Amino acid sequence: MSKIKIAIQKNGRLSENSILLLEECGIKFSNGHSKLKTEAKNFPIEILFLRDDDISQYVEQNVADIGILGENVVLEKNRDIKIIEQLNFGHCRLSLAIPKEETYTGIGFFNNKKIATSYPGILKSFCKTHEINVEIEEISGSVEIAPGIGLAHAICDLVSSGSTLLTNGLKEVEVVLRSQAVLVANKNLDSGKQETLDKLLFRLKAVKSASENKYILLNSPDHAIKKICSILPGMKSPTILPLAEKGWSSLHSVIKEDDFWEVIDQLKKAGAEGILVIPIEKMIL
Ligand code: PRT
Ligand code: ZN
Repeated sequence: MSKIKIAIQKNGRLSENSILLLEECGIKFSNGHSKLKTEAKNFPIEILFLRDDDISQYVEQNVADIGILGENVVLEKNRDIKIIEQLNFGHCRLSLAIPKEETYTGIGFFNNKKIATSYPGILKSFCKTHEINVEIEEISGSVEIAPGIGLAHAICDLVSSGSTLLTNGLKEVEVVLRSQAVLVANKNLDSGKQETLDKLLFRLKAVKSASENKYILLNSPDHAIKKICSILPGMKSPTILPLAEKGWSSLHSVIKEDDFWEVIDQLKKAGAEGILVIPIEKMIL
């Protein structure tokens, strides 16, 4: 197993979660803010702290073997690297937005309009797919002010809560791309590095599955067990243990985080009591 180098964002929206993810994979390293790189103490990996814009280039050129960055940046830079895994954080969308007082008539609205963006590559291919003819004004930051200062009719920018658009008098009208942080890799890793990457990936998947699922425990009257089991989409079948109180059992299972409010309502209706939902630290499938 050879040492690999991973590039993560030095300072920005993805930094904290990238570090946290590596730590959750059991990788220990010191991450003082001024550092350019650091070596893990208990895993053959070196961590490089870089600007997100540079990561795909460095992974392509073998300066780093793998990296964590937004899918939006990977697609925009269009380097010869591969996306290995979506990481479930840094969620955002690249969207088209227009002044809120304008009436939106559909994608044809943008025909012959000027759109300001930091994502000219993605926008260009979106416009080609939708057969619209636009003028793209590439700017590197503060895209949301472009319509207000008369630089463009519309913008194409990243949105998460939507509050930046709102405070700048804009409304989101089309989603161009949905994005999240991804793990990328160089296409030509040797077998020693691939072995290390596989080991890291195994851990990453265990952490990711755990964060997407919850462990659920509940008490059920025995007559309701069948109904409750049919509601619980468990890993296999739920564990059922008799309670000290006659006629009652304890059921344990795993549910998807996304499903859990809906399922909990159904469980209560079916007679479940004392429902506990507990985070899972690691989940090996
Ligand atoms: O210094 P460096 O070049 O490394 O960082 P950066 O400033 O280029 O990137 P950074 O840290 O802002 O973002 C890194 C990545 O986080 C992006 O490439 C996305 O993949 C992801 N991400 C998730 C976001 C957002 N959410 C986001 N909301 N990146 C930027 N924004 C900005 C957006 O550009 C807009 O200005 O936040 C504003 C909108 O946010 P809301 O919540 O008001 O809608
Ligand atoms: Zn950047």
